[in-house]
Amino acid sequence: MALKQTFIPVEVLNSYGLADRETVVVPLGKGNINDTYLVSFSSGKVVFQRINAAVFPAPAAIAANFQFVSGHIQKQIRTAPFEYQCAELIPTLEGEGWYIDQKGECWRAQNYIEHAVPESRHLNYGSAVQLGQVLARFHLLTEGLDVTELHEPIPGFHRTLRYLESYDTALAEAQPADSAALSACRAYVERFRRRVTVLEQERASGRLPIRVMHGDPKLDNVIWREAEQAKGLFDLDTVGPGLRLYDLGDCLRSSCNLIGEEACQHEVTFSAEIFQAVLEGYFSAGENFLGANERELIVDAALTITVELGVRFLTDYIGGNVYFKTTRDGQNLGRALVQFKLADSMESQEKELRRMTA
Ligand code: GN1
Ligand code: MG
Repeated sequence: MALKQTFIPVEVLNSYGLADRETVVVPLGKGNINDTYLVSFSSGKVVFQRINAAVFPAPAAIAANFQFVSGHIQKQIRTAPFEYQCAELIPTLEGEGWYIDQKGECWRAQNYIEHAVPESRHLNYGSAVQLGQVLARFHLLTEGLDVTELHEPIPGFHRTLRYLESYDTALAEAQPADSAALSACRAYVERFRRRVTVLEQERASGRLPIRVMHGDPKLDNVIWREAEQAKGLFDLDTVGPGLRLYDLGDCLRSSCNLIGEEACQHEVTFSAEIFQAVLEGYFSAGENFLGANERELIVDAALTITVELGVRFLTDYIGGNVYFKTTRDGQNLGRALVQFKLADSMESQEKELRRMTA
């Protein structure tokens, strides 16, 4: 009982009809934004999340997206020729998709899906194929949804140019302490600045279809049954209208980075082998799953989303770490450098990667 009071206010559990039960509450996962807890009781398990209001200005919009997309997926799975798992939003006793506590914090609940937690960076060729497949399945299952009914989860989410503008503003307003890591990051931004506008230009020209985008299909958000069985994707917070290419790019960014986002090593390598495997899995959903126009931009998408995340971490470091949670000084700067080095590794293998997408 003591634990439950530490993490989740009783009024929140109460609004979901759980306050009178014997519950055990433990922190769950490694999210950078929201606080996530697993609540276990005699007859089940529920995941509670405190939504970070500094990041998600309209919790109602993300709860509505969650309900809309997961409801649609549940319906589609019944007749799909494959298995897929997706969490469902649990409403409050009053039927609301979220609960605002007395401090004004927004809470949301969903069912817990039993899953394996593989060692970090466990991917091999076979599991990377599974990963590509699971992303394709998410895209297949959401294909029939009317994207105009989805809300943009965060204004400007995955709009690379806006992140660059915010970076320029942050740099002009703050005077971050000089360091070798900061200079290296700033140089990388200038080096990549022009290259990463291509997707936004294509989007603006109307040549790329706007479809349902998961928004965060990173390795940590994959539901693994066993080490080599990817069964679905967690984390529908960022689902919204967008480019499928950003999802594929982000999945490649995260899975081909052999040392992870938090590593402090100097060497960061983008794995061409995992890249190939993820694409093999993704295109097993169908040869023409992406249009020719989109297919040509896969390498650009992976590079763009990697640089974009680097810029986002760097901007947050300069602005005082108000967006991504940190546990030590300089963590967001270190995270930014990892992403830029990953983009650098990608660029150095660009010819080979392009050959694989042809
Ligand atoms: C954040 O909170 P989490 O860990 O699911 C971020 C993603 C980044 C990711 C990098 C809303 O995701 O965009 O790619 O960190 N989510 C948001 O690990 O900004
Ligand atoms: Mg997320």
